[in-house]
Amino acid sequence: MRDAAQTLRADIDRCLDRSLDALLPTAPGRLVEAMRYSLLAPGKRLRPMLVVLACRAAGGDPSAAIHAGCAVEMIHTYSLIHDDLPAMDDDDLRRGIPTCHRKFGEAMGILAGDALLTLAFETLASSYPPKIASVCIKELAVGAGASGMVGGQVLDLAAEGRIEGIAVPRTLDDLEKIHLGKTGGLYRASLRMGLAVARADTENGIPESLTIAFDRFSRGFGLAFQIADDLLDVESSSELEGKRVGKDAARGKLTFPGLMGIDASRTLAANLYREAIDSLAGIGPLAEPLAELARQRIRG
Ligand code: GRG
Repeated sequence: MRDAAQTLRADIDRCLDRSLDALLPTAPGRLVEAMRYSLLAPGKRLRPMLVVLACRAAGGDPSAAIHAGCAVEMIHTYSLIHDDLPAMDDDDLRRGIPTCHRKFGEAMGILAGDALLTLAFETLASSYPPKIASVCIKELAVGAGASGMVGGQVLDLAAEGRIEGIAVPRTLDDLEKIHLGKTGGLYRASLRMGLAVARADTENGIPESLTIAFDRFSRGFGLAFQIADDLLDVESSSELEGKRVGKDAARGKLTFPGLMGIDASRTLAANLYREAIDSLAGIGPLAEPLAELARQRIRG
């Protein structure tokens, strides 16, 4: 029997598929093919699940949050496509299949990423009433932009000595800052969009207490997720991960295991997941599926 997470993932994929179909009458078919190739490749759909579960935790209708979930998955996929390009990480494998630019060529890789980035905002603008749409658009733009994911990526490249004019990040505090932007930006936006879908259009608006709890959750969850990803790069295989591993050490990248060792990194990740779960304590049973998602990550 299918579990709830599998059903939710299938609902998300159906919604992503439909968003791409809607482009077909007006967009070049080959562009939509490249977008579909990467967007529907077998990823975990973790960010859309967080949007939906956050909406539920905030007392909203989870099915209403699927479009916001699709929007963050579009941004996430664009970031993966661009991160794999020769000018960034220059990778051949992603989600178990050749990277977008390997399959469709570099120019199409850049453009498929660009088109997914813009489709995310079109999806939000056309799926929600103005109040909800405007909050979601702002949260996603902040999370994905210069103060979030793109800013974090710049600092990450600076740590590899690949960006001029920025002091090279070296410390644990620097690393935390990189990942609060690069990975954490989209997690924070996911939780805040789920909250907006549930509450932005209600009489009392978005309660500050839930914003604080969800920000704490996404901080802990995002950092723990990144530490776990650093550990996979050291400990796992390409076959299992569907992407190149072992590349961080080869590049002299700033990572948690590199700075504090494998055992301390593992302990820190588990503690951060626990902090994320604790931040939901005051919300009650509606937040249980969100807490369970973090618990599953501790179990691995
Ligand atoms: C190039 C604009 C631009 C940004 C790049 C987020 C990012 C910045 C690059 C993506 C590559 C990367 C290693 C990001 C760190 C976060 C991470 C581990 C992403 C992979 O997320 P998963 O594991 O992937 O959720 P799936 O495929 O399951 O969706």
